[in-house]
Amino acid sequence: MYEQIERIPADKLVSLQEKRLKKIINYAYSNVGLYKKKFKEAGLRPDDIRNIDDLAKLPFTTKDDLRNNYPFGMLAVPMKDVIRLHTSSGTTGNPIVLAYTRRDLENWAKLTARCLSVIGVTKNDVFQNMIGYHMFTGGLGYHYGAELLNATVVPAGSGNTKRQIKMLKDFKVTAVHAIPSYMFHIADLCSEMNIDPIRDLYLKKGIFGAEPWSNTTRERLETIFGIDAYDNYGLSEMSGPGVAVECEYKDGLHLWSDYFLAEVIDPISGERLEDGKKGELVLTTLCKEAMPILRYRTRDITILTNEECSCGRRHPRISRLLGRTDDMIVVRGTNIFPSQIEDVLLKIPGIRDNYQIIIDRDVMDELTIKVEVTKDIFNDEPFSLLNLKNRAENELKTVLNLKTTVELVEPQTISGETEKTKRIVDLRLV
Ligand code: DLL
Repeated sequence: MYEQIERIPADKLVSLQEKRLKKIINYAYSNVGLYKKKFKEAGLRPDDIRNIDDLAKLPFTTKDDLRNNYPFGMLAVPMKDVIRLHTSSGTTGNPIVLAYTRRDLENWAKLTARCLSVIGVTKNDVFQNMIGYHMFTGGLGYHYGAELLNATVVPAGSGNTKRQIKMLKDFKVTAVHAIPSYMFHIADLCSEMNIDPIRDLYLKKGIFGAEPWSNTTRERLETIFGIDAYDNYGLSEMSGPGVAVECEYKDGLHLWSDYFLAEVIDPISGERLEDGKKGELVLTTLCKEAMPILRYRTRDITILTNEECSCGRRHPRISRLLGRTDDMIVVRGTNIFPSQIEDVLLKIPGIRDNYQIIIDRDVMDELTIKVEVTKDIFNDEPFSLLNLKNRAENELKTVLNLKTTVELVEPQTISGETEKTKRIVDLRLV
């Protein structure tokens, strides 16, 4: 359905991007006070930005810019043209408000439809959307995309897991969308309900994202449910989900660059990095009407490549997210990313993918890692828990070069049914 735009020749894609870039630059400058001010401060006129290279002259937009303009300071259209509002999740103080015109919502649905069609969802699928509706963009974002593909949509939302499982079974659901950690909760309750996810359900594919997850988690999900599991990326500031998705090669996520212009920068110097270098993802919306955003610092760390993918789609790929610039923790002078800890933990049988890193300060910084283990291990002899704890602590020490305390907890102790897991709790900041 979206073959033509997905496989657009590289030169045509660049000229489409540049045409849209010039338009959005003028549009943002003329309609959003913040951009007029930023251009002035940088001594720039909209005509100075003619191509993707020129874009590097423009100052960045940050989360604080959006927060400081709460609630409607970033709008480029009158309120009467705004037909939906969402807000960003999980922040203290003012949230970020996201506004959409009718065309924004149509474009957003096309983008999530494109993601679903890449993972093979068609009108023959029954698609259960097991993610928060309401103010979070995950639910409604995929809802309209799946309807656009004429799939049968089950707008299940999050929570109420036993009922979700009954629907998965009774409605012969073939495709799901969820936060990855939620699927393990589904698996636990399936076993309580004597339902074998492979024998008794009909699932074939799933699209997962909104929080970091690893290839090990993918393998586990694919084995437990007998599905193909695909990663997808998005953020409220760019509308929500629908920014990038994995194809059948599962080797990076195609970023829909007819809608979003991607750059990767050095998070410290702000310099643009070349293809294949790890850095912070910066995105520019090319088509948004209600809230155009130029050079947005996502804080997400990734690698961008324009190398052609074996699938033939021409849009560049970002690697699975490698962390966030604001997630790096410094413990006793050592820089640590949660993904390093996750890599160690998930290779140990019996440990599930839910963990939380707690940093506290007594005399020195202390690092405690709370991690969920499978139910059978928890009910086992006390020494198997102790063995697991020792093994995890030793392996973490080898990789991090730092002593940690591992606390093993029962399934579902760390994350709720509906929320993204809070990976880092820094009590030094309290
Ligand atoms: O999480 C949008 C979304 C909904 C994406 C459903 C995918 C599926 P926010 O709540 O604004 O929006 O959070 C955005 O979540 O900057 C990343 O740090 C993180 N994130 C999103 N997708 C992934 C992913 C939605 N696939 C923030 N892997 C982003 C890792 C992800 N982190």
